[in-house]
Amino acid sequence: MLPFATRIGVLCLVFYGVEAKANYNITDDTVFYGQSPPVYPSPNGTGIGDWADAYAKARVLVSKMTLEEKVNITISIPMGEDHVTGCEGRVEAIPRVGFPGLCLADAGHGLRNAELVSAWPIGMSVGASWNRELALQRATGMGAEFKKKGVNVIFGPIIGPQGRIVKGGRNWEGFSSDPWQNGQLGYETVKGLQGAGVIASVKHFVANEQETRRSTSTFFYEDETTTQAISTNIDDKTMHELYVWPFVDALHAGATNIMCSYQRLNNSYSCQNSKVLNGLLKTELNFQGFVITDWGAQHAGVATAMAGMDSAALPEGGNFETMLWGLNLTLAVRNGSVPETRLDDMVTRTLAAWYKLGQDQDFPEPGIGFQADTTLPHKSIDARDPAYDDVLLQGAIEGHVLVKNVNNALPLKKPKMLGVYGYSARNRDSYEPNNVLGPLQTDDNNLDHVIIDRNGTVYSGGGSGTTSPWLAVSPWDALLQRARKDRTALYWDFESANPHINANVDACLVIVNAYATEGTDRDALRDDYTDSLILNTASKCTNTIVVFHNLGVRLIDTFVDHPNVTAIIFAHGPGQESGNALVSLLYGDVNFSGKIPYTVAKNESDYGSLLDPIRGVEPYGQYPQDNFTEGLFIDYKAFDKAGITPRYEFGFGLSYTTFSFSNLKITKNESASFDQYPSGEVLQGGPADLWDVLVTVTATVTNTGRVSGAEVAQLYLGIPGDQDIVPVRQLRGFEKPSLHANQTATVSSPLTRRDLSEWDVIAQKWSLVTGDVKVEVGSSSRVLPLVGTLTL
Ligand SMILES: *[C@@H]1O[C@H](CO)[C@@H](O)[C@H](O)[C@H]1NC(C)=O
Ligand SMILES: *[C@@H]1O[C@H](CO)[C@@H](O)[C@H](O)[C@H]1NC(C)=O
Ligand SMILES: *[C@@H]1O[C@H](CO)[C@@H](O)[C@H](O)[C@H]1NC(C)=O
Ligand SMILES: *[C@@H]1O[C@H](CO)[C@@H](O)[C@H](O)[C@H]1NC(C)=O
Ligand SMILES: *[C@@H]1O[C@H](CO)[C@@H](O)[C@H](O)[C@H]1NC(C)=O
Ligand SMILES: *[C@@H]1O[C@H](CO)[C@@H](O)[C@H](O)[C@H]1NC(C)=O
Ligand SMILES: *[C@@H]1O[C@H](CO)[C@@H](O)[C@H](O)[C@H]1NC(C)=O
Ligand SMILES: *[C@@H]1O[C@H](CO)[C@@H](O)[C@H](O)[C@H]1NC(C)=O
Ligand SMILES: *[C@@H]1O[C@H](CO)[C@@H](O)[C@H](O)[C@H]1NC(C)=O
Ligand SMILES: *[C@@H]1O[C@H](CO)[C@@H](O)[C@H](O)[C@H]1NC(C)=O
Ligand SMILES: *[C@@H]1O[C@H](CO)[C@@H](O)[C@H](O)[C@H]1NC(C)=O
Ligand SMILES: CC(=O)N[C@H]1CO[C@H](CO)[C@@H](O)[C@@H]1O
Repeated sequence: MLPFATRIGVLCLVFYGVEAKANYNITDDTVFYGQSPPVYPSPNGTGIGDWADAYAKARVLVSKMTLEEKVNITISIPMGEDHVTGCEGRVEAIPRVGFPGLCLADAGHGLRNAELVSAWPIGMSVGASWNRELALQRATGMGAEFKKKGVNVIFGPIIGPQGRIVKGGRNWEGFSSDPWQNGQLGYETVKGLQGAGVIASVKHFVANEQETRRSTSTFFYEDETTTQAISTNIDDKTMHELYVWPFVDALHAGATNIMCSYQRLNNSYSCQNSKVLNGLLKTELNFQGFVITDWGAQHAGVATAMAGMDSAALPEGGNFETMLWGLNLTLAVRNGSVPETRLDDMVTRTLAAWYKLGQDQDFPEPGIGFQADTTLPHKSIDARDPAYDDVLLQGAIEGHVLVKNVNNALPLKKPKMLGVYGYSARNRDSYEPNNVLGPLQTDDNNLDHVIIDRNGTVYSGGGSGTTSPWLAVSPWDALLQRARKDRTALYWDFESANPHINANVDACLVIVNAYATEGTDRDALRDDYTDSLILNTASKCTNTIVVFHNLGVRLIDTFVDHPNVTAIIFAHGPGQESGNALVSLLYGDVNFSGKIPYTVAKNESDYGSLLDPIRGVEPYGQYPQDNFTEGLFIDYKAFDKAGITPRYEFGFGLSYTTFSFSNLKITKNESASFDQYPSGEVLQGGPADLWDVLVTVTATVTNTGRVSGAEVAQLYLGIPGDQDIVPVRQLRGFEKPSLHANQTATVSSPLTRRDLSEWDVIAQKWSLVTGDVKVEVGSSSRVLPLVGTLTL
C-alpha cells in the first residue's frame, strides 16, 4: 500500500521550488531542497561480515516466535511506577522461547539513576583529551558497569549534535565540533562499550543540532499551538562529509544500534525518513543492527515501519494498547499494510545485536542491578571496579584545558595562603535532601534550565546524560586535603559576587561554571554575575586564577586581558574525580595536555548565524525550517572562511612545557590503489577499501621545555577546490605523545582513502581528491609550523 504517509513535509506544503543550494549539483530535478526522496522497500539485514553467526542464530529464534511475540520485541516499555526496574526502557521477556528481555538505559557518561556506579568524564572532556586509548579505556570501564547492572543497551555515545549551534544544550554530551575527531573518538567508544558486552546506541541519527523545537511543541514545550519539530534541511554533500561522517566510524567499529533523532530532516521525521534510514543507513552504509527511536520520537505507525525503524521507545505513560506500534503493528501486519518480512527483519536485527555481543550466554538478568525505588529492599550490585580508578582520574585530568598562564601563576608552589571563591568550588550539599540514589546527581529537574548553576559544583550536565555516582570530589574537597599537607591556610567565599579578600593571599582561585542541559539550549555564552565575580576578585588580587566547569563554549573577553587574571582553565565536565584532577593540575603533579575541541570567539557575534538555535516558527507556520546553508562551515571552518580571529582556536591548549615540530614527511603507499572510487565489498560502514591507507604523514615532536608533558600533534588537510565549498583546512589526524624534557618522538598519521575523498553527489560515491593537497601539522588549528604538499 505505497505510498505511505511518510512525509509530513509533503502533506504540509513545504515545496520550495527547484532552486537548490547554489553550490551543489542536484541531479534529480524532482528532489527539491528541503524534501526527502522516497527510498523503499526497507532492506533486510543480511548478516554480512562478522554478523553472520549472530544472524544465523537470530533467524532461528525469530522463526519460533508468534506474531505477537515478534511485535513485542519491537517495543521498549518505559520505566513506570508499575515496574520494579529502573531501566529507562524494557523489552519484555518471552520465556516460551528462552528470550530474557532487554534493559535499556541512559546514558553516555555513566549509568543514570542507579546506585554504586561511577560518573565518567563527559563527552566534551573526552574530546578535549584527544586521547584515543583513554577514550577506549573509559568506554570499556563504563560498559562493564552497565553490564554488571544488567543493562543490555547503553544510550550512547553521542556523536551528534556536533556543535553546529554554539548554544546547543547537548553539545557537552558529544566529543567535538569536528566530525573527524568525533568519528575517531566515537570509534573507540563503540569498541570499548561493545567490547564490554553492551549494545552501544549511537545517537542521534541525524543532525539533531539544537534542543529548541527538537520535537513537536506539545512534547517538551508549552506553546499554544502544536508545531512540528524543526526541519533540518541539508544537502547531500554536507550530510555525508559532516553529519553522517562520525556515524560511519561508529558503524565501522561494529555499532549494533543506532538511535534516530527527534527532529525532521528535509521535512520528514528522522524516525520515518526513508532516505535517512532505508537509504543512507541501511543501504549505503549497510547497517546490520537495529534502529531505535529517541524517547517519544515516533510519529507514525505503518510509515515508520516501512521507512526502516526497528524499535519503538515509548514516552512516559505510553500504552501498549493504543500506541502506534504494539497492538497496531500486529493489526498492520495482519491487514497487509506492513509485510511480515519487514517485522521479521526488525526482530532479526535486534536479536542479532543481542547475539553478536554474546548477551545470550553471559549476561546478568536484564535490569537486575537497577531499582526504580531505592527505598524498597533490593539486591546490592556494586558495579564499580577499582581497576578503573586511574581511568576516571586520568580522563578528568586530560579533559582540562589551560588557555592562559602568565607570571608563572601555575603550577602553584605550596602557597602559604590561598583564597577560594565561586559557586562551582563546592558540592551542593543541601541540594537533594532525600538522597537515596547518589550524593550529587545533577539533573535538569532540579536546576530549572539556568545557564549557571550557582548552587554548587558542576561535573556533568543535565537531562538524560546525567549521572548519579557513588561519590564526587569537588575542588574544595580536594583543596582541603592538599592544603593540610602543604600547611596552606585557606580563605573562602562561595556565595558573594564580590568577596572580601585577605591582602596576603598568594593566589585567588575563582571556580565557576557554565551549565547546559538537554531539552533547552543555552541562553548565553557568558553571564554578568560570573564575570563580575571574576572582575571583582581580580580588582583585589594580583594572582587571580579562573576555572570554568563549562559545558560548552564560554566567552572570556570581559576579563581575559585583565593584568591580575593570570590563569584560565576550561575544566569541562570531569565526572566524579573533578576536584582531584583539578588540584593535581594546579599543583603541577601532572601537566595540562588538553586542547579545546571547539572555537572560543572574542564575541558572540563572531559565530554569526550559528550562535543561536532557530526559535520562531514564522514564516513557516507550524513547520519550522532550518536550512543548513553554511554547508561544512561550522566552528573553525567558519572562522577560517570568514577570516575572523578567534580568542582561542579549535585545538588550542597550553602546557607547563613547550614543544617544537620538525621533519614533516609525506609518504604514499605505492602498493595501494589510487582509483577514483572505492570498489571493495560494502561492509557495515561502507566499502571496505575506504579504510585502505593511501598515505602516511610523519613528523617529529620535541619537548623543548623543562618538564615532562604530552602534546596533541594535529594534522590538517587543505583539499583543493572552490573555497566557498571546501574548507581551507580540515582535521585529518592527531597523535598525543608523552615526552620528557628534551625527548623527541615521531608521530605518524595514516590517511585512508576516506580521509582523502570528497562525496561525489552525482556518482553517489566517495571520490578520491586529485591535485595538490596542502598538509599542515602543528599544535592547534592555527599554529601549524609544518607545511607540505601531497600531490594526488
Ligand atoms: C530555505 O531554503 C529554501 C530553498 O532555497 C528557501 O525557499 C527558504 O526560504 C529557506 N528558508 C529559510 C528559513 O531561509
Ligand atoms: C554542475 O554540473 C554541471 C554539469 O555537469 C557542470 O557544468 C557545473 O559546473 C556543475 N556545477 C557545480 C557548482 O559543480
Ligand atoms: C535533502 O535535500 C537535499 C536537497 O534536495 C538532498 O540533496 C538530500 O539528499 C536530501 N536528504 C535527505 C535525507 O532527504
Ligand atoms: C526480506 O527477506 C524476505 C525473506 O526472508 C523476502 O521475502 C523479502 O522480499 C526481503 N525484503 C527485501 C526488501 O529484500
Ligand atoms: C507483549 O507485551 C505486553 C505488554 O507488556 C504483554 O501484556 C503481552 O502479554 C505480551 N505478549 C506476548 C505474546 O508476549
Ligand atoms: C491503535 O489501536 C487502537 C486500538 O485498535 C486504537 O484505538 C488507536 O487509535 C490506534 N492508535 C493509533 C495511533 O493509530
Ligand atoms: C491496517 O492496520 C493499521 C493499524 O491499525 C491501520 O493503521 C491501517 O489503516 C490498516 N490498513 C488497512 C488497509 O486496513
Ligand atoms: C538553586 O536551586 C534552586 C532549586 O533547585 C533554584 O530555585 C535556585 O534558583 C538556585 N539558585 C541559584 C542561585 O541558581
Ligand atoms: C590588581 O590587584 C592589585 C592588588 O589588589 C590592585 O591594587 C590593582 O588595582 C589590581 N589591578 C586592576 C587592574 O584591577
Ligand atoms: C560584543 O560585541 C558587542 C557589539 O559590538 C559589544 O557590545 C559587546 O561588548 C561585545 N562583547 C564582548 C564580550 O566583547
Ligand atoms: C635538556 O637539554 C638542555 C640543553 O642541552 C639541558 O641543559 C637540560 O639539562 C636538559 N634537560 C633535561 C631534563 O634533560
Ligand atoms: C606527568 C607529567 O607530565 N608531569 C609533569 C607535569 O609538569 C610538572 C611541572 O609542573 C612536572 O613536575 C611533572 O613531572
